[in-house]
Amino acid sequence: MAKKLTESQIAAYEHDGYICPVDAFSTQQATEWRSQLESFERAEGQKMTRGHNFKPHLLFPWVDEIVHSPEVLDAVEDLIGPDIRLFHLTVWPKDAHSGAYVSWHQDATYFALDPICHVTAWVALTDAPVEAGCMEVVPGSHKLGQLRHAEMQDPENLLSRGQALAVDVDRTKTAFMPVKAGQFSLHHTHLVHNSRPNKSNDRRIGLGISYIPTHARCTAANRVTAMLVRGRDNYGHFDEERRPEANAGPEERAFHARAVATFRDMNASLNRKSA
Ligand SMILES: O=C(O)CCC(=O)C(=O)O
Repeated sequence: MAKKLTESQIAAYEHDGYICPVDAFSTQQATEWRSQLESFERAEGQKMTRGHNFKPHLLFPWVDEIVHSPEVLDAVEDLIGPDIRLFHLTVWPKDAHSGAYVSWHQDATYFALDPICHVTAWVALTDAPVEAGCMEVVPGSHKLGQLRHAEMQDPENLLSRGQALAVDVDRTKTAFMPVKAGQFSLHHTHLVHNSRPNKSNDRRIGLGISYIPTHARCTAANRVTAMLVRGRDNYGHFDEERRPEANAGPEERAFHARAVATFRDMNASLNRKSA
């Protein structure tokens, strides 16, 4: 029996490759998390955007709370089973009236996971309506398997590698995934999606949390870290991650820096392989 999602939501995920929206946290709670993120940005003099937006669950107890929350994990368990690791996490900020966007892509492109059964929970720290550049998807495209991508250099593209779909997919029928602060959406790793610039008067911020079942492994040569967030791991495909105790303390920063570097090395090795 499912823990959070309804039978029709699970059927929609299988058919369309996404579910949106799912209620999880109060607006007040999401706003409190947003202000924690923004006070860190102010203190550092650096926004958590491209180049600085990976794996904050290793830095902040408040992100650790989100990634372990039953509100999110119960839904993820309904899709991928009870033994779950957090493989990656990206903060996706778009300032009001900025040109930042995300090109059409599939998440699986640089993850090298086998089997390919990863799901992303996009947790909204602010409202993300269509006007603010919420995600836009091609329903059913998760059934197309892995498609070819090219890399493009555009500083406005929030994707770390600037990856963009290099084959034609019918984009005449897309669907938007608007969410309110405190809600989340779920999408399949092969779902073709993008997001447009934020034309609203407020910043748009979400956490893209990539969850995998513990039996999945990363096929790249480099061993990477991933956090066991629920259940058991009888496989040992990943190095365990340290849970943060203080807000960006010295130990948190050191572990975070190593884990991000390891992840980037893995990513770059995929580049070399395909070059
Ligand atoms: O936040 C966005 O606009 C894009 C997010 C995304 O591509 C993802 O979570 O996979």
